[in-house]
Amino acid sequence: MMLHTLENSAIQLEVNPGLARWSVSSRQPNSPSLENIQISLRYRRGITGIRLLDRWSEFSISEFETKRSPHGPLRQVKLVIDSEYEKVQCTLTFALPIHHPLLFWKISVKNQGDRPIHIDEIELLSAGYIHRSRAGPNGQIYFPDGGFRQGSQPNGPRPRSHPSNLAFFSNGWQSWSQSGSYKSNDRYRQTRLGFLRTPMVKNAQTPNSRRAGSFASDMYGVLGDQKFRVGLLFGFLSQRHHFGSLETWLGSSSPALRLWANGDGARLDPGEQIETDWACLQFLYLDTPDPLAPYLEAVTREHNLEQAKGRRTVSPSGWCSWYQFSGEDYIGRLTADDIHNNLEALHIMRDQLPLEIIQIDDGFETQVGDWFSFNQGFEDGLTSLATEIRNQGFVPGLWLAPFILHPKSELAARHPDWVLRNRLGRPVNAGFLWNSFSQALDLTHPDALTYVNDVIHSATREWGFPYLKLDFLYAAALPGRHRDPTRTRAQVLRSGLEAIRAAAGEDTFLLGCGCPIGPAIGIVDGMRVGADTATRWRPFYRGIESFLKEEATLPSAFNAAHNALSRSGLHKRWWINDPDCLLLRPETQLTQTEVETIASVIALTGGSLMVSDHIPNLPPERLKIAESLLPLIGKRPYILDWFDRSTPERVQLDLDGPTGPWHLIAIFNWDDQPRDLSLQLNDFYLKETGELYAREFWSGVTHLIPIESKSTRGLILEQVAPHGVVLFALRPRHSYSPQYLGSDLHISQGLELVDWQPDDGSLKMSLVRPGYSHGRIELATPHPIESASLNGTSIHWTAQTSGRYTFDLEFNKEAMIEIEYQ
Ligand code: 9PG
Repeated sequence: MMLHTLENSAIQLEVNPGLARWSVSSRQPNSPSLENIQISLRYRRGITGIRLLDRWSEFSISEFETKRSPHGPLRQVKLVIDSEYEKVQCTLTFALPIHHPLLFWKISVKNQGDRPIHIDEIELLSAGYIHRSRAGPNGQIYFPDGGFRQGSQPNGPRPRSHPSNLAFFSNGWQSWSQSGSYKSNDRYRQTRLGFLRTPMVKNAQTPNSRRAGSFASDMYGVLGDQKFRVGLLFGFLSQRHHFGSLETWLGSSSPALRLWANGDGARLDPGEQIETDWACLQFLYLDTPDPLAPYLEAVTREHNLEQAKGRRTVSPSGWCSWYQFSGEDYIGRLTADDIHNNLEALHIMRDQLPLEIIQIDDGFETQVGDWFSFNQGFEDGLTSLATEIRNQGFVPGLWLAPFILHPKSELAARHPDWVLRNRLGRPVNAGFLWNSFSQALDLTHPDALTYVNDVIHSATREWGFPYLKLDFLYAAALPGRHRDPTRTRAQVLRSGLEAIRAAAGEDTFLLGCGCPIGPAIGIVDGMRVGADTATRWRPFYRGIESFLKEEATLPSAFNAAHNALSRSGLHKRWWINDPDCLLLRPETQLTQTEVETIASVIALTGGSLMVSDHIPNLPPERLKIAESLLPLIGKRPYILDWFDRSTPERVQLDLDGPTGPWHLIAIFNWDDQPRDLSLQLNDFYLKETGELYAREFWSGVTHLIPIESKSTRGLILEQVAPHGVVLFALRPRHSYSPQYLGSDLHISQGLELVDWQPDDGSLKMSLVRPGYSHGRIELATPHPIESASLNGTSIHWTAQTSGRYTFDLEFNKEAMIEIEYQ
């Protein structure tokens, strides 16, 4: 029997061409393994359905090393597999990057016959039974039992982890689709709104099982053992060619999993070839701070994002019109005056609230699709508005939905052939929107693509918008009868996005929204990563609440926060994450606590900050919330329980400043009831062993966490409000020197501090804020304070317990503080 093995420092691959199977194991202890994995190809010729690659009867095999790739040198095995009867040649290529703990593989298919074929599915991995249809031995995924080997013989049954420990992290197809972890007895989240909603948020070829233990995912997914803390990531490095899907079944003693590229029935003509994107496999330990980093960063490299010029990496901030001037809470239809009024207000308070972008979000166009005809209220067009925004020193931003159409749009009436249609010739349903079934453009129609180009060119080059929010982009990836039937849905969407980037130029900021995740990587600068926010915690539509409350993709503050956390690992790797807007005004159905929670999620996950209120009406205490988020921290945090809970509860962000490193720790209560939360130091990645100060940002309460036995070290936070958060700055205590403990000036409780000069009898420090500031700082000093001054004027302080002092400060931009000890 001829076995081919290949390995790098992390992974060992064994290919058995005689059996048409392959196996992978990790070189780290206590890791899962995959044995006798199968691949397959399903296609149609005429009305005959054909399945290949169950056996590799004729093949040639070669091993070689590729010196240069985005991932450095690769060790590769390539099998060219012919079939006796079918004139279809498949090439299966494995690659092990020498410097990364990953396995890549892909399949290419060449039509060597004289008739076209239609590719349905290229299966890159199958282990265990999900569908009972398959005959013959099937591969298996073994999970270790954490070292418990008693009673297992060398050739006896393998030890397995108990199926009830298994869990699956699922990534949603597009921006609004839910991402999160499932336990083995959970049910996969899906909409109850059926065809009104499914086409928008679910990949047409990703299954939707209702059986407990049966889950699916798009682009990547993680299978793991919650007890023994090991896992496997399966995914794709890109979706340039295909939407890649996964499904898993955790209901039997060993998990089943499939990973495949959706062929979409695209036609492969004689002599033509199609290749999957690279599939990727990674072994991981769940209790490491950033377990998915190898995969997520391989995707970054695959798109050359590290080298990409012109892509910005600093999170934007701004104002957006949508959540104030639309939906249930709208205060009259949006007009240019509303934009003026907010522009004016933001201009006046620019110092305190230094936002960059003023974004017009919907409402200006007469109909979705008719981007050159403007509503009443925008008679002067958008050019003068953009000029005005620019003249006031802001960046003009515009919302467009270039791939979707309202059925009553003039565009649909004038160009029926640009509309994507099904086999019956009826427009494909792009989701129930704007009280009708919306329609999609067929971007393989050259004239439709030209129209999209014209819209983008006009918006950026003529009207003057260097920031575009591009919405409902999934419409370009719906199944239908495309004018060019040789292209997959992923290819159609990606080429549409590439055309937009070419028309907009490299200097335009493109924000994807309602956009399938994979095909946009490397093209958009920013990406909405969750559902729309709303003026309520749970989804609500025209008085209907209880039927909708579990709808994970409908607008709601909770839904937006959920995905901002579960997808935070993508931030600053694939793009800048957009967690959607912060609604500050007291007139919403959100409590003060809920607003603080959303603000905490936005600040700690590092993405963009957009506010969406009528600014002139905002009370100062609500404005202060947004002020305290600026400048944006911008960093990606650790989400500690991303695999263990559907909605993560624990977040850690490590920061550094003139007084040394500190940690921001957030703990959320997602329950609808008050609940005791506990801060257990062991739950976080902390090196400190001594006493710690923990200052709560929203309440200003400071705790001193004593040294006790390490395992029980922590705090109990009693009766945290429903949907509330406790957000700490955690710092080791130094009893011998003065310490900065935090403030209410900035949510980081420390980035406002730019200079810190302790001396024997005194302390000098400087704070910097964008504008006029009014707030409290807290210090601990080793000696009692004798005097204190702010910018040369003496100030008061309040002594707290055990050497802590608070100072109430008012200053403009800079505060020089000098303290003398007794
Ligand atoms: C503008 C809005 C905002 C928002 C986008 C997007 O299913 N729906 O009915 C539905 C309506 C609006 C919507 C998403 C879904 O919102 O996410 O930020 O730009 O369009 O129309």
